[in-house]
Amino acid sequence: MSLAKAQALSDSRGMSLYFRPVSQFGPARPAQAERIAQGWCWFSEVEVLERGRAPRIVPASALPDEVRARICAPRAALAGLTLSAPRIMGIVNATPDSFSDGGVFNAPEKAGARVREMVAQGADIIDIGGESTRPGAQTVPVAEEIARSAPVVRAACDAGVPLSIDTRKAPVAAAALAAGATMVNDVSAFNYDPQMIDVVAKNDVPVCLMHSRSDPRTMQDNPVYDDVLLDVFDHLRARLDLAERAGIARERIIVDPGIGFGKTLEHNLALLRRLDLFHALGCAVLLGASRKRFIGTLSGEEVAERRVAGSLGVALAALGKGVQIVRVHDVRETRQAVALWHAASGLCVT
Ligand code: HH2
Repeated sequence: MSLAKAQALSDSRGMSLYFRPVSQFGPARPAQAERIAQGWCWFSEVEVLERGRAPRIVPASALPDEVRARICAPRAALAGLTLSAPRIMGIVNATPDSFSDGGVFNAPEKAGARVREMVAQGADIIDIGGESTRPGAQTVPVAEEIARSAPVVRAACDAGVPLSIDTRKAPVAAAALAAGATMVNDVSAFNYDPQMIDVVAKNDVPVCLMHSRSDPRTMQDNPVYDDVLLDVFDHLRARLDLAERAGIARERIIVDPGIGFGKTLEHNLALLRRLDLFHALGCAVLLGASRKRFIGTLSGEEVAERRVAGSLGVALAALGKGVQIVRVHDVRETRQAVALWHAASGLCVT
C-alpha cells in the first residue's frame, strides 16, 4: 500500500500521519535527495509519526505530493530578506525585567545604539520587545509597552535591516509598524489580542507565529501534552489556517515551536530533536533558545549571560535541521559560529 493510500485510510479513521524530513547537510548530497525549502538541508528519508504508534522511516519517494510540495518549496523573502542562507535575529529588549538582559537597553538611545552594534556584528533582523514574556512575567499596560518600544524602533529604523516588533498586542504592533518596523513577532500566535490578526493583514507584513501555552504568568505550571511535538505542530497548523482565512499569505508567515513557553526540559528536547517536522507546514521556521532556562539546567549554568556556548550549540543544531532563523542575544558569537559551521560542513547554499 502506498503511503498516500495509507494516509487516506488512517484519516478516515480520524487519525493523522505526520511526515518529518530527516534532514542532513554537507557536500555529499545524493542525486535523488530533495532539498528542504530549497535551502542547505536535504533529505532522502522521511520519518512517519502517528499518535500512539512507534515512528517509522520510509524513503522520501513515499511522501504524499502535497506534503513534499510544502517541505521543498523555496521560502519567500521576508521584508526583503532572502532565506536561502541561515539568518540571525538579534534580540533587543527595551524592558526593565527581561530574564537575561532586563534593564540594560531600556533607554531609546541606548537601545538604538545596541541595534546598530548588532547589525555591525552580523544581525540580519532585529527583534525589539517592550514586554518580557519570561515565565512569571507580569503583563505591561499597552501605553507603557508602546512608550518603551516605538521610540526604539524609530531610533533604529535606519539600521539597514528589517526590524521586528515582539508583542502580543495589536496597538503596540501598529505603533511599531508606523515607526518603521516591518515584521511582527507574536508569541501568542494571535491568541492574546483578537485585533492583532487584522493589524498584520492590513499592513501586509511578515509575522512570526509562536506556540505558547496560556499566559507567561502561569505557563510553566505543570505543562502537560498528549505528544508535545505533534500537539505543537497541530496548534501551529490551526493558527496558520486562521491566518490564511484572514488573508495573510502562508509565504509571509514564520512558525516557531516556542522553546520554554509552557514546556518542561523534556518537552524542549523532544521539539529540538525533531525540529525538521515543522518544515511540513510550508513556512520559514524560527527558533528562540538563546540563554534560556533549559540551557542552564543542562549545563549547570545559573547565570543567563554565561549560557552563550550552550546557546550556540542549540543554534547550530537547529540550523542543521534546516531552521532558517535563529533568535539570539549574542550576535557576534553566533555569526562566528555559523560561519565556521558553514565552512567546516561544506554547506551548499545557493
Ligand atoms: N522568546 C522570548 C521572547 N520572544 N519570540 C519568538 N518568536 N521565539 C522565542 O523563543 C521568544 C520570542 C523570550 O526571550 P527574551 O526576549 O530574551 O526574554 P524576555 O521575554 O524576558 O524579554
